[in-house]
Amino acid sequence: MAHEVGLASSLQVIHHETSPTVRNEEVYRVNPLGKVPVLIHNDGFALFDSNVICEYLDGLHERERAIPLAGRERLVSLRLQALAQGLCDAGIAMRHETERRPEPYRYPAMRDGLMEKLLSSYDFLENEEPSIDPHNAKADHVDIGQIALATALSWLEFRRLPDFESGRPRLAAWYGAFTQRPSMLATPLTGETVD
Ligand SMILES: N[C@@H](CCC(=O)N[C@@H](CS)C(=O)NCC(=O)O)C(=O)O
Repeated sequence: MAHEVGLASSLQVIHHETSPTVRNEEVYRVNPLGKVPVLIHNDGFALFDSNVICEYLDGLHERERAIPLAGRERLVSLRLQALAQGLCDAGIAMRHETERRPEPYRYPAMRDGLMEKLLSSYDFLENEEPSIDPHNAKADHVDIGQIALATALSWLEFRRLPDFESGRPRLAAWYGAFTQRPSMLATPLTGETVD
């Protein structure tokens, strides 16, 4: 988001590993939920979560708004942002049921239910989501829904969660085009989860 609206050079990125089972004191000092991302102002004021941070950043630049201010356009953007959030939530929870939780505590029915959420969201994106068009991914301006979705999908791919591209040509073409954007090339994912 910061790259897309021209604000990346105003931010310093500090990487942190987080897990609900390993308390990261530095993160807890600024977010009582112990989660990243957190945006910390120069005066120490801390803002979370990513939806709120993006809302804040969108008020700081002079380009076209990433979060449309009104109308159906706004609802389409926010709905896609919510879907991206849901994909990450389901993906994180699924990783607990497949690799993060010690094996005796894993619950296969939960894993399957979470997988269902991912697959049904992928199908919705392929068949019903209006923003999924490779022309949109190459346009000068992209909205928060597309930014959030590309970020979520790149994380799902990075963590080897169920594939979303095979059998979904429209989504694959959009994602392939979006990942070539300078914003995505500048922000590759790194890090290992330690629980
Ligand atoms: N909805 C939140 C999700 C944040 C989130 O889940 N962050 C993960 C890493 S990507 C985290 O810090 N998890 C640590 C934990 O659950 O304790 C947002 O968009 O900021």
